[in-house]
Amino acid sequence: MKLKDLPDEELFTRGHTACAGCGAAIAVRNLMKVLGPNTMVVNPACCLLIFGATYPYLAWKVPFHHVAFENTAACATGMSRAMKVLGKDETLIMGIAGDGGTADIGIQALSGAAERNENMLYVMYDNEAYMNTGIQRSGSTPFGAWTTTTPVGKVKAGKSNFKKDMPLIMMAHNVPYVATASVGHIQDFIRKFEKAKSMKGFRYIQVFTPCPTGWRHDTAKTVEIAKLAVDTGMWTLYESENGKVTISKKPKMTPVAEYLKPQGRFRHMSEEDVKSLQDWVMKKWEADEKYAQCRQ
Ligand SMILES: Cc1ncc(C[n+]2csc(CCOP(=O)(O)OP(=O)(O)O)c2C)c(N)n1
Ligand SMILES: [Mg+2]
Repeated sequence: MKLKDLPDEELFTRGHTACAGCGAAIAVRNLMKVLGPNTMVVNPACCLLIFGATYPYLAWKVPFHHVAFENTAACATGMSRAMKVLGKDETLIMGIAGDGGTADIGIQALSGAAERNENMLYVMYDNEAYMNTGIQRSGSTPFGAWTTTTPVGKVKAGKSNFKKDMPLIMMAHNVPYVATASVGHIQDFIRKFEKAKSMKGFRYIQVFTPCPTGWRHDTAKTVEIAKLAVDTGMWTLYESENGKVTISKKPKMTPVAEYLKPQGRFRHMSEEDVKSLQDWVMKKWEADEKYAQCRQ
């Protein structure tokens, strides 16, 4: 489906309270247009919960269930099995959580559901920190980034570990579908959500969603920054369909400094730190490309 052919009807609609330029809000608005009304949503504590379901308002036009931080995939499992018993397994169960709720605190429920090949779509929107509670680092925060728990001090400046490779962890579960997507590449995003919708079993999509508030960038630059992440190799777009891995877009290998420059969270980084990140990006891309070649 082309972007212009997406239905006009909004299933994640006006009245939500996301910050200006919120990448997660762009992702959810568009993915709901692709998934359609026969969808049930399971969502733990995160920005999306707060801005999409601010009591007494609800921006969702489909059944929406708030669950505990740790157990999105476990609750989605129960709902998916219950719908099967009711003969309604055409209803898509979507678990959607942030990077903190997925890569760190929800990973045990997620891993179990993936390994059992539960019939659901799990979406991690990756804003690379625990944003809702005031910008704390997560396993998905990139190297060098300032957060309130990786402060800029004399000894250490920003996060000293590299980003956890969640899509690779999910591919290791041998599930039917794993994809990375970005709000900077909406056509590719639509295609991946359409594909996930058409499949059965466990499907995982990780969407790159810049956060102007936590990343300290201009609210008008969300899409531009998402595109720069792909161009520099900071975010690789690919998909794994029944074990076959395809790179969706080759990075231009624009110097990573171009991606860092517009974001205040990287402002303090030394030349040496930028070089460490650049080296990591080169190695990551090499590994992603080789992995795709091996998984043909
Ligand atoms: C068990 C538990 N621990 C901590 C919290 C507090 N908490 C609520 S949302 C949140 C951050 C969520 O981060 P993430 O999953 O990345 O989503 P984001 O806010 O970035 O959208 C935290 C720590 C909680 N609700 N439950
Ligand atoms: Mg987050």
